[in-house]
Amino acid sequence: MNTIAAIATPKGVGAISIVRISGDDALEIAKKLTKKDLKPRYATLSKLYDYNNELIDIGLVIYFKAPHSFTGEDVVEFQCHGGYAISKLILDTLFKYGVKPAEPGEFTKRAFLNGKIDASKAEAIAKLIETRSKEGAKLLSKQLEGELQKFVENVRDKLIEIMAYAEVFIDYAEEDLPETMDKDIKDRLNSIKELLEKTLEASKRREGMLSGYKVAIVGKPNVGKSSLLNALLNTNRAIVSDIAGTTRDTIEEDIQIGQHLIRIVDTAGIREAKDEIEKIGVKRSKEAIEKSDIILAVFDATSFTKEDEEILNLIKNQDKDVIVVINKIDKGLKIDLNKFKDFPIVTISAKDDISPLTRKIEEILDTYNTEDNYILISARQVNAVENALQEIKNAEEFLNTGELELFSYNIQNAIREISSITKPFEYDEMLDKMFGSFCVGK
Ligand SMILES: Nc1nc2c(ncn2[C@@H]2O[C@H](COP(=O)(O)OP(=O)(O)OP(=O)(O)O)[C@@H](O)[C@H]2O)c(=O)[nH]1
Ligand SMILES: [Mg+2]
Repeated sequence: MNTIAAIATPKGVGAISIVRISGDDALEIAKKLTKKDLKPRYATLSKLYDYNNELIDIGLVIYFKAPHSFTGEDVVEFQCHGGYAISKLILDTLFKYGVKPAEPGEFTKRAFLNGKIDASKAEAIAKLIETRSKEGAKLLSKQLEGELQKFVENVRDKLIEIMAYAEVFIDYAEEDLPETMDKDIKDRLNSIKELLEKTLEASKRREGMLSGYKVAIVGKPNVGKSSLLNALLNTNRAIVSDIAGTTRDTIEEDIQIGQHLIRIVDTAGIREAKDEIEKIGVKRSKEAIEKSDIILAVFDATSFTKEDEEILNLIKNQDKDVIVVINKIDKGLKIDLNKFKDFPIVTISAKDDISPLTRKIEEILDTYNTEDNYILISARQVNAVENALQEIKNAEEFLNTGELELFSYNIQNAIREISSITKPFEYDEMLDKMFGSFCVGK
C-alpha cells in the first residue's frame, strides 16, 4: 500500500500534535526526518528535520511494525509540539518525500481492509469521535469490544441451524414431514424474529443516546417555560418577560443531566395565535412535541385556564414520557393537582429551585438504558436488521406453503443481510459511504 499521512489531532493550540503515517514506506521515510533508527514500540526522543535538513522540532517518534498497528501496516507517529505550524511543516516534509495526504477515514478504512476491525467497529469509532454524550461513549466502547459482533454471530448461528433443518426437510419432502420438527423450526424462527424486533425497537428508542435525547418544554404563554430553560442552562439564554407570547420560535440547547446528554427545546406558548409569526411559532411547538423523547408540560401553580385544558388534552394523546411541571410554586399552590393524576408531577419554582425536575428527568432517562447492551448505531445497521427481518417473514410463508427451496433461499438472504452488519457485501459503495464521513487523520 502507498504511504499516507495526516495530522491526527485537532487544529488549534495544544500541548502536542500528532502526525501519523501508514504504509509500506512509513519507516524508511520516518528515518529521513529523524536521521535515527527506530525500534518498534519504543518512544524515541528525536530531532525532526525537513526536506532541506533544517531542524523543525524535537519530538517523540513511535514506530508500530506491521501488522501490530492500528491500520495493520507499518505506522509511525510523530508527537511534536502543539500548534498547527509545526505539524504542518512535518506534513509538508512527508509530502515532499512522496507520502500522499490521507482521505477522510482512510486510516480506519485500511484497518478494516487489513482485517484489524470489522464494519460495526469502524462505525463505532466514527461515532465515538463525534459523540458528546458520556453514556453514548460508554455504549460505543462496548461496541468496539465487539458487542454488536456477538449479536450478529448469535443471530447468524441460529439462522444457519435453521438452514440445516431445512435441508433435512427437503430430504423428507416425499414423505410426511414430522410435526415436531415443523413446530420446532417455527419456534426458532419466532424467537429470532422477536430478538430482531426488540433490537430495532430499542435502537429507535435510544437513538437519542448519541445525539442527545430531545426534551421539549411546552405550555400556554407566560407559565415560565423560558425561565425554566434558563434555569436548566444556568444562563439567561432566552428572553423572559411577563408579556404573554414572548418566545416566538423554538430555542434548542444541549445540557448534561447525570450521564445523559439532553437537547432541550424551549417553545412558543401554545394558544389561539394572534398574528402570522405567532401562528408559525405555535405550529413549531407542536412539531417539537412530535419530535421529543420527553415532554415537560408546564402549568402555572396559581391558575388553570381553558388554554391549559388544551395542553392537557394534547399531552394525553402522546405515547411518550410526559412530566407535568407545576411552576411558580413560590406563589402558592392554587390549582387542583388531581387533573394531572395520569402523569408524574413535580412542583418547582423556575426562579428558585428546579432540582426536583432534573432528578425526575434523570430517573426517566436511566430507565431507557437498562435493557440489552447492543443497539444499532447507524442507518446502515438498522437497514440490515430490517431487511433480515423481512427475509425471515418471507421464509415463514414458504414454510407454511411447503415450498422449501424458497424457504431456504430466503433464510440465506437473511443470513447475508445480518452478516452485512460486520462484513458489508456491496463492498466499494459501502466502504465509501462508511469511511467518507470520517475526519481526515482517523
Ligand atoms: N414568581 C415566579 N415567577 C416566575 C417563575 N417562573 C417564571 N416567572 C415569571 O413569569 C413570567 C413569564 O415567564 P417566561 O419564562 O417568559 O414564560 P414563557 O412560558 O416562556 O412565556 P412565553 O414565551 O410567552 O410563552 C416572567 O415574568 C417570569 O419572571 C416562578 O417560578 N415564580
Ligand atoms: Mg418563553
